[in-house]
Amino acid sequence: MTSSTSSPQAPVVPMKKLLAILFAASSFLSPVHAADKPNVLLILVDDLKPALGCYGDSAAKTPNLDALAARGMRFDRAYCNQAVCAPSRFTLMLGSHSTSTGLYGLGSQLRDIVPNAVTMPQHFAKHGYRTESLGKIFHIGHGNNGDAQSFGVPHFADKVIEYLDPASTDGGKLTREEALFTNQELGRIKSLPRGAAFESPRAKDTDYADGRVAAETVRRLEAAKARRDRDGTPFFIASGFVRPHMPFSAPKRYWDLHDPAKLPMPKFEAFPKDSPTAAHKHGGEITAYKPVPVAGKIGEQLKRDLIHGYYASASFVDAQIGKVIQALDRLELADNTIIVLWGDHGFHLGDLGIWTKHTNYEQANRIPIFIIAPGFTKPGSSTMQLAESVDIYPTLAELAGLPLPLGPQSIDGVSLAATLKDPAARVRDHAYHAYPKAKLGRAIRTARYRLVEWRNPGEPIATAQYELYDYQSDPHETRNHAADNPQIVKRLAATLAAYPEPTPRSRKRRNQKAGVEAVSPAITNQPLSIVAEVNAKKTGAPGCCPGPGRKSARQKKGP
Ligand SMILES: [Ca+2]
Repeated sequence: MTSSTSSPQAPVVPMKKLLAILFAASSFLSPVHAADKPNVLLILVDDLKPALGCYGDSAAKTPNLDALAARGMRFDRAYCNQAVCAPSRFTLMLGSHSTSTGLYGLGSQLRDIVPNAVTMPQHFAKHGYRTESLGKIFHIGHGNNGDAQSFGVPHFADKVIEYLDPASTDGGKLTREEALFTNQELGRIKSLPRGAAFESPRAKDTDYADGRVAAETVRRLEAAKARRDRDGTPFFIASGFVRPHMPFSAPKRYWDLHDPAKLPMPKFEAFPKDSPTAAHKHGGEITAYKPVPVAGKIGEQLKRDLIHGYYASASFVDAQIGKVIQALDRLELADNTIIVLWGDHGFHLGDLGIWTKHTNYEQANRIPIFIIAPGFTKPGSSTMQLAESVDIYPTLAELAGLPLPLGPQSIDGVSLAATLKDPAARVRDHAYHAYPKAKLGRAIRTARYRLVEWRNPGEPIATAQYELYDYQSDPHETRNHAADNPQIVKRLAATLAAYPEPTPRSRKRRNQKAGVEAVSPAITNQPLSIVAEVNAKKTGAPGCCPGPGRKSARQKKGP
């Protein structure tokens, strides 16, 4: 698919005035020439929770992200719609909840399930944008190969799981997570060795994927600037960074920014009292890495090392994003470019005794979102209004003066433009998210409470199990308050009941004989071949969430 480069003869408006003109228009829906549209830079960060200086985390060393947030509006109560890489990215790109589409799994195939979906970049391409993607945008791995239809030029792919130190990989062997994230050996993952949970070599930034993706994003911005000056074509560039996703592989100097003795350690390390076992998470992704014990407790020193790795990785990705923003300024694109920063979900760092994500709890679901719309957002602003990943698609459409998205997929997001204008303006009174375990957990997060209902689609409401958390009286979710507060449960359950009955988890399996091949560009002069050997039936590695073709025993419990 190629995006058009329309309106070469459109009148050229001085850049600094473009957004002001757009936003001053009484209706954002009025037709605007492509040459008059703002650019979009969408920055995706894998597994980034709001452990950032700008969110008040005193342990974080994230000066570039703090400065970026200060350019526009920081959302202090933003939530992902499902705390897993692949589905979360689908919710962002489709504007649809996973419970609307059925895209719940790492291996869920977008075009198998919603063949004619119009993704956010496709919507922008239809309106004259050149759309590009770099790094981790759609999830690649676990049988997925991204979505070539979404972007106008071939995706710039790079690694997610990456090691430089041979000791991290038993001397250079293919490790489990490397295989999963490059669609190799999917039928025999458990026979592969575990890779290291972290490494801290003396290395250049560009020795790792995030450094290369930043450098390539800068090159793309330079080309986009020249193109815009030449023919007025606006750009939509999605740039995806992979740290602080595990493994915490980052150059040593980013580790050295942090004193491990001063990092925040988990305070409450048990499942919430009186919570249903359906909600609990044992082991999972963290156990795919050595030296994490496959079963049993993680020792205090290892906990501290893992937390150190998370903060070091966040500092590393912060520096890479800083280079991109610096280039945007140097190219004088900042006045005419809307920037969104989005973390795909949160992260447990030992709180509740849980590591990584894949839960319906606060730490796995709260995300950072910044939106910088020059001439529209006020620098240094923040809001306590609730926001969801699905809101970004309609928000960006409105800010760019495009028609609001209409699907064909369910558009579950609402535009946050009113909140961007006025931090007190409420566009939603709750955020919604879901996570499927043995049962499907759907959650309502209000300013004060979270209700989680555990029930599979089609099962009677009477069989549902509930969790209620009160973040005013119990911010660390130490206890399930549902039994003590039947009226609050009833009220929030009624809010949940107003949503359509969720789409069941798909039992559709890919053709197991099908091989899918994606050709990636040469990366630092080394070709990176990503080959899918889709054999979902046999796939069964730690680090994955339930999804089509996996956890079939669990799926049998569903209708
Ligand atoms: Ca992720």
